[in-house]
Amino acid sequence: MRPDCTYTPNVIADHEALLAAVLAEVPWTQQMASRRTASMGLPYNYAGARYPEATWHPAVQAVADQIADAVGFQATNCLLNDYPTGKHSLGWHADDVDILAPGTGIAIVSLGVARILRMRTTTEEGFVYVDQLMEPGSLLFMSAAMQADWKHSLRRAPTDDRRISLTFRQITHVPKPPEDKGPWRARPPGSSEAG
Ligand SMILES: O=C(O)CCC(=O)C(=O)O
Repeated sequence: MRPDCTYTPNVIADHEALLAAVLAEVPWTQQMASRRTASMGLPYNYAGARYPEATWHPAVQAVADQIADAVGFQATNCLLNDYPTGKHSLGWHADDVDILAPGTGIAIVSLGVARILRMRTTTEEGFVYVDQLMEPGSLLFMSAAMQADWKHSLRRAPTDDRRISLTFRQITHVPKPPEDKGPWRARPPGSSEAG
């Protein structure tokens, strides 16, 4: 039993220079507790975080262009994750695929120290795990279909070194920001607008 994803090492030749550039030049935010994140391209709202439309960093745009043929889509958004040490991790989750162009998926380019992306699905016998070592300069393509049956997480690791991931999506449907989701949430009678 394998998740529907494809791992390709050595895709980004100058991955060390790319890491230095995005670390120094990207406007990172601390919206997530476990790591810094940044977004470029179309707006992206996920897990309570809000990322407005933002200009592409030219080096990240170049990566999106470089991988477009291999992954089968031209990204309209890149969400970047910064894990300064092995203590910084990412819990079990599946990605939101409703926002993606049909037939596309999620492409992850890894920079910095190699870390394990652990994937897990549920069977009648219990969990089945698949580990993928995410080496610097590599590309992992995860299909949208995979997200229905598999969750993934970034494991803690015994390292003081940094990893940055670039996650590319062709977003066609911009999700509403969290606070805009509520017209159907009935307010108790007499409660104020702010509520
Ligand atoms: O950092 C990674 O490789 C995983 C990123 C991820 O799963 C996500 O942004 O949803």
